Amino acid sequence: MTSDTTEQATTTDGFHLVIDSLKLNGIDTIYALPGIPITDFLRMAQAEGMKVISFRHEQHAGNAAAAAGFITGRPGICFTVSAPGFLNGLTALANATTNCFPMILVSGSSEREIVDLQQGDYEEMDQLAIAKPLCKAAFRVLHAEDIGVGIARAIRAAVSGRPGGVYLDLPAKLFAQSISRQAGEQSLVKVVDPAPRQIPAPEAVSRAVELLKSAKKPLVILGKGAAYARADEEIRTFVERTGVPYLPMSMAKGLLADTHPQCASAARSFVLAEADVVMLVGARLNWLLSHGKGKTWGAASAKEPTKAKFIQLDISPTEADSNVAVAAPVIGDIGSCMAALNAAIGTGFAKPGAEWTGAIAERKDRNLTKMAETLAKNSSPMSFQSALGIVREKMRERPDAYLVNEGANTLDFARSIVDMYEPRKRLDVGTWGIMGIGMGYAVAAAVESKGKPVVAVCGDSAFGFSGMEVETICRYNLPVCVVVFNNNGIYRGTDVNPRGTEVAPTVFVKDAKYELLMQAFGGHGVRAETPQELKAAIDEAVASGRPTLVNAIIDETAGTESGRITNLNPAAAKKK
Ligand code: ADP
Ligand code: TPW
Ligand code: MG
Repeated sequence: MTSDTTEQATTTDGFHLVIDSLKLNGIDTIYALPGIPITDFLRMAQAEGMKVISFRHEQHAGNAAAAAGFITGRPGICFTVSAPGFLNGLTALANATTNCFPMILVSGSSEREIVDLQQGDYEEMDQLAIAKPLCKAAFRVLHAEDIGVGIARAIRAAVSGRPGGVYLDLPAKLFAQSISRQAGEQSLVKVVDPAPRQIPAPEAVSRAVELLKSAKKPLVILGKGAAYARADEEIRTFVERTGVPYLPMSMAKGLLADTHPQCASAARSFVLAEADVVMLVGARLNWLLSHGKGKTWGAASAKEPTKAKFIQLDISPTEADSNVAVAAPVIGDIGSCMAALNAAIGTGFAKPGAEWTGAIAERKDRNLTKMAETLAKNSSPMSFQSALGIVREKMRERPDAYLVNEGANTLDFARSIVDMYEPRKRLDVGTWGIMGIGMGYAVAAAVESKGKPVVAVCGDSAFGFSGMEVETICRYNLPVCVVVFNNNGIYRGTDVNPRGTEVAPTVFVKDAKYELLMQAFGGHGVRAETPQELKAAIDEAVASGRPTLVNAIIDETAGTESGRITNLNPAAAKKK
């Protein structure tokens, strides 16, 4: 043995301790973008058998990690370089935290001594301080023997309680630090029970059951926390035993199939305005639910709270009363809360009366018949509805496929038109309504599901935020079919600048050939002007598993400003 190899046999280094810690905790995939100081780390991780998915921009690597967290329930891992790479990843970290998705953003950083004295290091930035307010927890490791603990703390912080984003700062020097192999092995930490069950208090459960029993018009609202909790069977049992109608929030669609007889999505405005007891399951009463106030909830004015009483199942004890009073908070993980509720209601629960369920059924029928007529219209250029009718059919045929969805009108129409049948298969713009999650989420869905088909339905504007990642999709040959809803712009393609100089801020180059982007990297690019052409293209893409981009030509006059949230524009408030 040469002295070099002897040293290798008896020592380990920061690079390998990071890899070993991740592997020991069952983490086998890294989403990343290389550069100093993490290039060698990524090479070594790959050499040690980890899957390393390398992106073209850190935001998309970060979004992929966040989606991986939601899909698997384990923290998704993203590695970035210092300062600019870190900042590019930060949006994804903050978005993951906002959405309650577990992810860890690991960023290499410059030399502490130089950063702290502001002496101008390569990519100098005090990253830990910047990350802290934007995530659930932030840690820095300075010594190789602390890597095991650092990663254990990051994992626990990401997945326990309310999940979220965690920042882990690894200065460049750490990677090259050597310690004895034995000390290294002893320093690793295998996290036991990273997301422990949290059992609700029995009195909270009985309070909730009593309130539910008193209801004439009960409603369950399932949120993405319920989808994340993987309590699918407990939730189904509860819903079916109680007979209470339910509304899924967008990323909870498919937790029970959208075609379930108790699904009230097609009578959404009716049930929200009418319900007297509402049980929130892993859903916050934020803007997406009009803060529990106003006309949506049957109240007379915008600021007036609903008369409905709330039961709220959530792991975060501070969530109740965030917007309106919650009469029966049930704090715990949704699996444990649902199991306790199921035990408490037994099998003899009196189902809601026909007056309530019948009124819902009637409205559902009416709205679904109307929708079927619009979907069947065969227009060219396509309407949002005629194009989405095709996507709807595909998801019915392939309930195992993932649907990624972003845009304004493209999002709003797809959310109500495209039924989901399986839990955690719909990934969208989430709590912020953020654009740019498309390709990152699509990559994660394909990678984490080990090759299930992914259909990414993106507005042309939304797609632009992450469009370069089609190269990543082609490079890893992922079964992703991107459908760009091309209406020549943000919301519509018809805005004009009244001064007639340069174009209006919301419009793009007319008739852009998005399909050529995919062709540039060896994928399949198709233009679809009719529902038939769109169907043929999606069918082929899903059957072949080949990276595909369909440029779906949508009527540029069809969309509305901001989709269904026009009222949030300041000018709309001024008119009120
Ligand atoms: P949606 O946007 O679908 O309405 P939100 O993201 O607003 O959903 O709400 C998700 C809620 O779910 C958060 O308040 C979060 O604390 C909660 N949550 C997440 N995971 C769990 C879990 N395992 N058990 C209980 N609550 C959870
Ligand atoms: C990170 C603001 C909301 S929706 C949207 C923007 C720019 C694009 C809508 O156009 P698109 O959809 O995608 O073509 P369609 O079908 O209505 O034409 N920056 C970020 N996030 C958000 N939400 C915006 C800007 C926005
Ligand atoms: Mg558009």
